[in-house]
This record gives sequence, structure tokens and C-alpha cells, in this order.
Amino acid sequence: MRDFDAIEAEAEAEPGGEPEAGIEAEAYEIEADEAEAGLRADSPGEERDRDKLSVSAPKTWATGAPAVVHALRYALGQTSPKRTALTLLNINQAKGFDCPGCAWPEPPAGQRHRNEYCENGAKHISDEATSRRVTAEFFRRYSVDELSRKSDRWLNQQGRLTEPMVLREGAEHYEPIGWDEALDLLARELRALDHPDEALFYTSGRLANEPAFLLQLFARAFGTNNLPDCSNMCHESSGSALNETLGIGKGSVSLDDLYDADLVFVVGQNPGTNHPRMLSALEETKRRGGRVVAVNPLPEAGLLRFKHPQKARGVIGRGTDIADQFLQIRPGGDLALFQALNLLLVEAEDKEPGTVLDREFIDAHTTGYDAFADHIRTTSWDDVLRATGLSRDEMEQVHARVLESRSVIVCWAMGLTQHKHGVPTIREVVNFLLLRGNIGRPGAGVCPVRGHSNVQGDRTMGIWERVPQPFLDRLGREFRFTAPTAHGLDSVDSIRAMRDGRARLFVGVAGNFVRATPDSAATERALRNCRLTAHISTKLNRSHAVCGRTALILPTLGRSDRDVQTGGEQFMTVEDSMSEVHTTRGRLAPASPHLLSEVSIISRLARRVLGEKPDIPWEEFEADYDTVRDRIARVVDGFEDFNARVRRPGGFRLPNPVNSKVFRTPSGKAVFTANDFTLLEAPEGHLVLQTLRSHDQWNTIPYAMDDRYRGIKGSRHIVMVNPADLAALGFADGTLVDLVSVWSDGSERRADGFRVVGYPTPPGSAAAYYPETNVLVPLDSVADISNTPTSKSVIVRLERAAEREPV
Ligand SMILES: Nc1nc2c(c(=O)[nH]1)N[C@H]1C(S)=C(S)[C@@H](COP(=O)(O)OP(=O)(O)OC[C@H]3O[C@@H](n4cnc5c(=O)[nH]c(N)nc54)[C@H](O)[C@@H]3O)O[C@H]1N2
Ligand SMILES: Nc1nc2c(c(=O)[nH]1)N[C@H]1C(S)=C(S)[C@@H](COP(=O)(O)OP(=O)(O)OC[C@H]3O[C@@H](n4cnc5c(=O)[nH]c(N)nc54)[C@H](O)[C@@H]3O)O[C@H]1N2
Ligand code: SF4
Ligand SMILES: [Mo]
Repeated sequence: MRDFDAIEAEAEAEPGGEPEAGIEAEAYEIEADEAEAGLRADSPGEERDRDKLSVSAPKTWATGAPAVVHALRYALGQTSPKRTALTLLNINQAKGFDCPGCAWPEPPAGQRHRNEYCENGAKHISDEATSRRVTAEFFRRYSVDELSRKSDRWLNQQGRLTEPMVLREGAEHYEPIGWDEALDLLARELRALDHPDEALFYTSGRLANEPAFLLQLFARAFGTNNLPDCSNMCHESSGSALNETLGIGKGSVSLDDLYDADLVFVVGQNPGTNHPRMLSALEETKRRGGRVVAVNPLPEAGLLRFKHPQKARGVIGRGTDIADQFLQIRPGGDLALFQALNLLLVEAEDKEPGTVLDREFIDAHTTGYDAFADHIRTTSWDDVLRATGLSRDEMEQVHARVLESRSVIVCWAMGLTQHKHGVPTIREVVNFLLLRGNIGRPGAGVCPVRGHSNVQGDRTMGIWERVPQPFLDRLGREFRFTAPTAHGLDSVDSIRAMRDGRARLFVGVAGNFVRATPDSAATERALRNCRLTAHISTKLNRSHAVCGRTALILPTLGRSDRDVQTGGEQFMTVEDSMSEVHTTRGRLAPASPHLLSEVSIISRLARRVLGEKPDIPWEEFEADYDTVRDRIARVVDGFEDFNARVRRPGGFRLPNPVNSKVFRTPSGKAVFTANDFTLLEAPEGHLVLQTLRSHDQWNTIPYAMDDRYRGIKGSRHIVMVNPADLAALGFADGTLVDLVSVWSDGSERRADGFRVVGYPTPPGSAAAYYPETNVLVPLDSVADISNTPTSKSVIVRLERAAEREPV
């Protein structure tokens, strides 16, 4: 195991061709033996793919020619060369479909590359466009119990769902059911509830705007705001902090802002894997003279260097250095870091008044500065150094860069949001930007980088358990009903409600609730407690196997499938991370003739549940999605003339009032906040574990067992630990351990059979993959205010697997 500097030095020495080969030297391989395989079989519902771990040093660059080869290999493993070509040529093109991967925006319509997608986008779309099929015969062969013991990867690899299936109470197998009967059954169960609040309607950000709008309309007309979504586990902390301080829970920057920024912070984010085309944007920022500061506990490949796959120099050359400065921060240290930067700014202003802060902006457009400044002056450097693990010198260097920069952007993702203090941390980021007027002017602003391709659009459409009252009023006026005003349940509270019997019916539209949520064992018990669970899905996942007493699988069209209704061929719309709204149109023959679109399923269900009242034209909606967009135009801010504007190439950008210095806060101004310092430290003998994504997965779905950039191959059951901690704890590289999480109420949770891998993560911290380690995250361990599970800070200890009592 070498440290980060040594790896970087070695990469520097390479002639630019194939650094991967040079770094392989220290590789080692471990194959699981039979005895160990037996030991590991008891973690809930897990059928381990046979592990063959091999480890090499982490890569120091991302996305060159090998990335393209990997994407094609995955695509061709799923379907024919012809379908692969058709699929890839339509991703992210103005008349094609939106990549179902992340929410990174495309360049304007005229400026797109013919291959405007990344390696991972190609994998995500191939995974949907696969030629493999799950048929009725498949469900005859495997009982639900057997399916519940298969791995996430195996379930996904079985292919696209093809016809509606039902698991009747007491039965062991799913069996085919007609659409009418399936929807009648679901409608009957919904109507039989004592109260609409006993139903939950979960969504994930794969859902496009039109079905999202109809789903929330249906739920509210039915009588509940129980609309938990994946956002609750994702950027909820960003929404909470930004709504409070800036009056809108979205990012403020465009791609052009990013290109033009003098300084961009990339905090708590692994773009090389999770938002790969962000690296092309950062390359452009750098080309124009901008600088990048990366803040992360891990030296992620994409943060360090990038090779553009669509440019000759990217394929053969050394690539572009992305981070001018890399701050290897301790997990949870970001609040302290930004407080330190803010202290340095306030002190610099004290020394030379009128030269550092944007007093004009602060006076005209903000409130709370004085209380903030008094509070920030109490910041203790001892605390900051301890919390961040950084040196004062490193922070002074960043401070100097800030002073040199007229325009600054801060980008962030799960490394900030999924911590107990995620909300105050993001509030402190806002303070940092407000101090120098870096909000509401070109090249500056907040950039929470969204996950799912339409997670931001779903929120805009009203998928939110706490949607503001004015939205409910407009919705009710448009469709002549009174929407329920009480807030609904978010994801964590939904689990509690199912556990306690307060919620009895779960409908999931896209997503994989059982695997995305924390505390897997408790969540599975909660789902099994339901009278009925129903999932509108494209592919098989664990939520279909860990289900209510009666269960429905309602298979649906994916993004890439052609969608023809009685009104003709339809398209849908999505909103990306930078508020650009544009069309997405499926181009491939649907995976099966029995699939219905999400719009059809929701409309037909709603008609059955609600009857003629209120007066909502569900049949019209199903026949022609333009009629849905006409209603969106009347209910949702910024969508005037929606049908016409979205048909223009590239669509349109939703206005963000912040960019006109309009802040929809109670005071009408942006708000400085005073945030309390917190130290995240594990007790003696324990580590702070973060659960993150490998390079080869889409959220709860692993595609392969590799994490190429981190040099890990053949196994996902690994835990990355600092070599010094391994030595202190007495573990050698490759030791098989169980992870045990400890929670304040004394309870313990286990995930068994993980190999330790020495890795340059800061002392006292560790990293392992989601969703295999979700079982370790206590349900009650959530971020203050946003209620987001603390997936990036779980206190664990490692136990040698052999030390465990025989079972
Ligand atoms: N290929 C692929 N792309 C994806 C996804 C996928 O699963 N696969 N998922 C999509 C979704 S829904 C989302 S939300 C995004 C997620 O995108 P990311 O947020 O990049 O995802 P994670 O893998 O959770 O990585 C979190 C990063 O934060 C760092 N980190 C952890 N704790 C801290 C901390 O305390 N401080 C700082 N500064 N950094 C920290 C980790 O080391 C890691 O680099 O990606 C989207 N894109
Ligand atoms: N420990 C830990 N837990 C986490 C996280 C973490 O970092 N650590 N990250 C959290 C985050 S950021 C998120 S966003 C959530 C993700 O949570 P989810 O969004 O719930 O999970 P996905 O894995 O994206 O869901 C995949 C399933 O969606 C269905 N699907 C795919 N495309 C479509 C479609 O077009 N239509 C329909 N109807 N169905 C479709 C398929 O059946 C597929 O199996 O997980 C959260 N959980
Ligand atoms: S960057 Fe995101 S949206 Fe773009 S192609 Fe890659 S996965 Fe798809
Ligand atoms: Mo996410």
C-alpha cells in the first residue's frame, strides 16, 4: 500500500500511454474458499456472487480510451450490435432520449458531440435496452423466497420485466395477471384503507415529468401527501439548506457559469464515476483559466486528472489535471473547513476594510451578517484542524485562491448531504459564497449536482411530501378538489409507519425502496408488514422479492422504448441539474408487447380509485401527453406555454429567481446563518464508515464486481481502511472481517464477510459499497432537519470473521 503522493509521483513518471499497466505491479488476488463462502451466507437475503478479489493501486486519472471499451463490452453483453448502435446514437440527442443515468446537463442543442454520453451513461442505457427477458416461466421456476436470496446483480441481470405478475396471499410464486385484474385489485385495496394516509407512493428520479405530475395529482386527489422519494435520501439536505437561505432548493448555475468561473470547488463528489461528463465541463473551465479545488477524503481518479474520450489528445495524451489543489479532508470535516475559510475572509476584511467582502451585496441583499460574523469569530483553529485533518497552511492557500477569484462556484453531492450535519454544512457553503457576492452573478453560485436524471424535475412537478401550500392551492383550483394540507411521510418516516402498522399499502414507481433505504433488516420487516406492495418497474430488483402479503409487479416502458398511445407517438420531458427542461423520446421497440407506459398505469389506476370525482380527464391524459403538459403549464411556475417551448431544440431553462437577486425567503433577502461546529470522531477501536458507489453500479444495482478507478476487482465485499489503522487494529490486507455498526441506543448491526483493503482514506475512516452495507445504517441515524440517512457516517468496528461464534 502506498500513499497518495507516491501514487501520483509514479503516474507523473509515466510516459502518458497506459498508466494502468504500470501500477498493476503491487496487485494481489484472493479467492474465497468454500468455508468462507459458508460463513458469509447469513447476511439477510444475500446470495454472494463468488468473489475473486484482486487489488491494485488506485488510478490517478479517469475516462480515456479504456473507458469506451468497457462501455461497449457491457453493451454488447446485453444486446445485439445493431440495437447497441441504435441505442447509443440516440442518447442525449435533441430528438432522442435523455440518458437515464445522472442529471448532468447536455451542452446546447447545436453544440453536442455525436456521442454525447459517457462510459457509464452507455452502461445505464444498455442495461435498460438489454435483450434479456423475465417471463412468466421465470417466476414459475423461482419462488419469491428463492428470489429473495439472490444478489442484486443477479436479479438485475435477468433482464426486462415483460408482463404483470401477482403474488397472492400465502402463495410461494408470482403468477401472471391481466392488466385489468391487477389494477382492479390495487384499486380495491386502496379504497379499502381506513384512511388515504395508510398508503405510500414512493418514486425515484428516473420518472419523467408527465408521470410524476400525474402521480402526485392522483395521490393528492386520493387524499394523501405521502410521496416519499429517493431525494429524501439524496439531496434533501441541499434542498433544506438552500430553501432556508436562498429561498429556492435548486442550484443556481448553468454550464456557461461553470466554464466562466475563476474558481470551482468540487466537494464530496466523485464525478469520474458518478457525473463523468462534468469532467469535460471542468476541462473547459480550466482551458479558460479557471481553477479547481477538490475536497474529498478519497483521492478519486476523476478529481485528479481527466482524459477526454472524444478528443484525440484525451485518448493518447496525459490528459488535463483537474484539481489544482486537493484537500484530503476527514469525513464530516467540511463544516469546519468552510467555517475556517469564512473566518479567514472576515479577518482579512477586518484588516483591510472594504477590500475583501462584497459589502454592497451584503447590505442590499442579505440578512443576518452581524450575528454570523460574531459567531464565526469564535471559531477555534484547534477544532478546525482536528475536524478536517488539514493543515492551516492548506486552508490559507485556498483562501489566497479565493481572494484572487472574482467568481466562485461550489459544487457538491452526497459527501455533504448524507451526514448528520449536512444541512448546516451546506448553509455554511452559502455563507461562504454570500460573503463575496458569489450568488446571482455570472460564473458564480451554488451547484448541488443531482443524482437521478429527473430527480430535480420530479420535485418541480410536486413529488414532495412537504410541497408548499401555494402549489397545493393551484393544483386544487385547476382540478377542483381540496388537496390535503398535512405534510406527508418521507422515506425514513414511511419505514417507521410500515413498521408500526400505520401505513399498510406501498406503491413504488421506479426505484428499489428496500435496497435504497437504511437499516435493511428493519426495512425488510416493515415492507413485509404491508397488506400489499405494488411496483411499477422496468427490471427485477429486491423490492419485488421482499414484499407485502400480496404483491404486484407492473412492468413498464423505459426511457428508450417507443411510446405509442391512441393519440399517436408520445414524448416526455425531464429537467436536469441546471434547470434545463427538454424532451425525451423513446426510439426502440418496447421490451414486450404487454408493457404499459407509466402514464397509462397511473391514469388507469386513478380512474378506478377515484371514479368520476374529481373531474380529472385521465383518459385524455393517457391518449395524449400534450394534455398533461397543458395542465402542468397552468399549475407549475415557469412552465407557461410548455408544449411549444419544450419542442424547440434543446428545450428551455427554468428561471432561478436567485439569479435576479430575488430571494423568496420571509425577509426577501438571502440569509446568513450561524452554524455550530461539530466533530465527527469514532470512539477508540472504531472507524467512521462511508457507504459509496463503485464505478460499476447504478445505485442499488451493481453491474459488475469491479471498481476500476479504485483498483478493486472481482469483489464488492471489501472495506477500504487506512493502512495505519489496519496496522493499529492488527489486520493484514485481505483479512476477512465482519462490519459491526454501533448506535447510541446500544443496538448493533452486522454485515458479514468483507475483505479489508488498505487504501488512502484519512485515518479513522473507512469506505465500503452501498447497498451491501445499508444494513449497518441505523434507521434513526439521520441528518438534522432533512431526515436524510447518514450514509456517509456510520460508526463501525471490524471483527475478524473467524472470531465469530459458530452459528
Ligand atoms: N455510475 C453511476 N453514476 C451515478 C450513480 C450511480 O450509482 N452510478 N448514482 C447517481 C445518484 S442518484 C447520485 S445522488 C450521484 C451521487 O454522486 P456522488 O455523491 O459522487 O456519489 P457517492 O459514490 O456516494 O460518492 C460520494 C463522494 O463523497 C466523498 N465523501 C464522503 N464523505 C465525505 C465528506 O465528509 N466530505 C467530503 N468532502 N467528501 C466526502 C466520497 O469519498 C465520494 O467521493 O451519482 C449519480 N450518478
Ligand atoms: N447507504 C447508502 N444508501 C443510499 C445512498 C448511499 O450513497 N448510501 N444513496 C441514496 C441515493 S442518493 C439515492 S438517489 C437512492 C436511490 O434509490 P432508488 O432510486 O430507489 O434506486 P435505483 O437503484 O435507482 O432503482 C433501480 C430500479 O428502478 C427501476 N427503474 C429503472 N428505470 C425505470 C423506469 O424508467 N421506470 C420505472 N418505472 N422503473 C425504472 C428498475 O426496476 C430498477 O431496478 O439510494 C439512496 N441510498
Ligand atoms: S454524464 Fe450522466 S447524463 Fe451524461 S451520459 Fe454520463 S451518466 Fe448519462
Ligand atoms: Mo441520488
